[in-house]
Amino acid sequence: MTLPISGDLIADHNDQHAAALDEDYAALGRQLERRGIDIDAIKHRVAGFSVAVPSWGAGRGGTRFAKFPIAGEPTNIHEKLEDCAVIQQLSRVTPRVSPHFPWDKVSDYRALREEADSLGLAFDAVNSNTFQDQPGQPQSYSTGSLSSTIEATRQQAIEHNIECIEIGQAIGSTDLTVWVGDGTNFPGQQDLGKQLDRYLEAASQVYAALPDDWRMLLEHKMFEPAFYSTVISDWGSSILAAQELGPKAKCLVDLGHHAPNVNIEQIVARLHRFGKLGGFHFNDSKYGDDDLDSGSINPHQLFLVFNELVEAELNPRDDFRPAYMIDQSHNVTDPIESMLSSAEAITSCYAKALLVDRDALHGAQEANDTMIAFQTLRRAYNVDVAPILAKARVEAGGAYDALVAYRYSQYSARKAQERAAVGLGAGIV
Ligand code: LRH
Ligand code: MN
Ligand code: MN
Repeated sequence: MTLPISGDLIADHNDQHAAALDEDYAALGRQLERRGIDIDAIKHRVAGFSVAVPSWGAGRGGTRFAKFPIAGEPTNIHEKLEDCAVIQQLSRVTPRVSPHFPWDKVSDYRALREEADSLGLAFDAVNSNTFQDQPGQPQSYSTGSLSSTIEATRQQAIEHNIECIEIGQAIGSTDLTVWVGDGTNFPGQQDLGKQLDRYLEAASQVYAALPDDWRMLLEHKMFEPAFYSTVISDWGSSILAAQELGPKAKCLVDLGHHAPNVNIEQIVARLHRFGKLGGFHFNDSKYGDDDLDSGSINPHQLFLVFNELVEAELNPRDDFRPAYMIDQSHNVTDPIESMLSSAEAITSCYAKALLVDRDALHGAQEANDTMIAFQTLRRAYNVDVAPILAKARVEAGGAYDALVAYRYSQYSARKAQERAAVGLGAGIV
């Protein structure tokens, strides 16, 4: 396996910080012990946690107004995999990449799987794309895709999703994530009921093509690109569609896809209650689907979401194995740095959620002791879990401080020399 960052560089960096890490880990261990928590047990759970990275997150995303490329950013799936390998090598929590088609189209998918494997990576959920027209495509998605009134367009969208399943089988995926931008921009533009009927009928044909061990993850989003109504706009539409399609259909929650101030942690609990929580797209949001870095705006919300996810882990229903993925657009930062920082933020919230004294929380809930229930969460949220994450990372071969080691490696400067420059233009969604 040829990994992009020198193993010696990581080892030297870790050696420099080994004594400090041992001291911090021991101090935190003593503090947690007083609360009856075994730090090694928490570290073990943290070491078992992982989140996928999106292939498209490796490039500068841009907005619909502009894209500001950076020197050395990847322009194809091969370069993207190399960058994702850097994130995994340093963080050790992102061993899988979620590809998007046709953005990541290649001629030989078995070779792509081997390429990923040689970089220490595997593939996660396959994402289909029926929200954009592609060169040479016979039907336009200007009338929608799975819900279009035009039969040939619906058929094209069905076939694209089935092709994604086939690609996914070649690269070792077992989930298909379907997000459609279908909807309307004007009142009266479409019959809202019939539009959903067409979506359900077309989606059921995709569902019928799923292999036995596959899942179809339905991703809802309130608006954009449709600004009056969206076919799968919220968790309600999503769960109804998933229930109608069948047991292999689950719902996927993207943190940026809700109305402002919506209680997303409650949505998590609701979807889990009905065995339909299938996956997560992590990012942060101030206004809408901003795709900002996870935990950069509202880390407390991220913690509360993980609190529900840990409750769900403890009370699994219907084969609970959520597909976790980062889904961000990096407009002003080096995407590798953003994903390293986000992976850390996400894992931190998971670790904090593991620290919640569940017996105390449930006891306070039963006793209607609101303040103690709240303080039980607050106590866990306030712990600085950095030494647990660093210890787990270093023991897995990653870097004590992933960002510092990354800067020190000069990987970005090397790629700026080696790779072709990226063109200007508007970004992706
Ligand atoms: C839609 C979305 C969805 C797409 C990705 C590029 O806003 O979140 O997951 O596949 O962005
Ligand atoms: Mn998403
Ligand atoms: Mn989105």
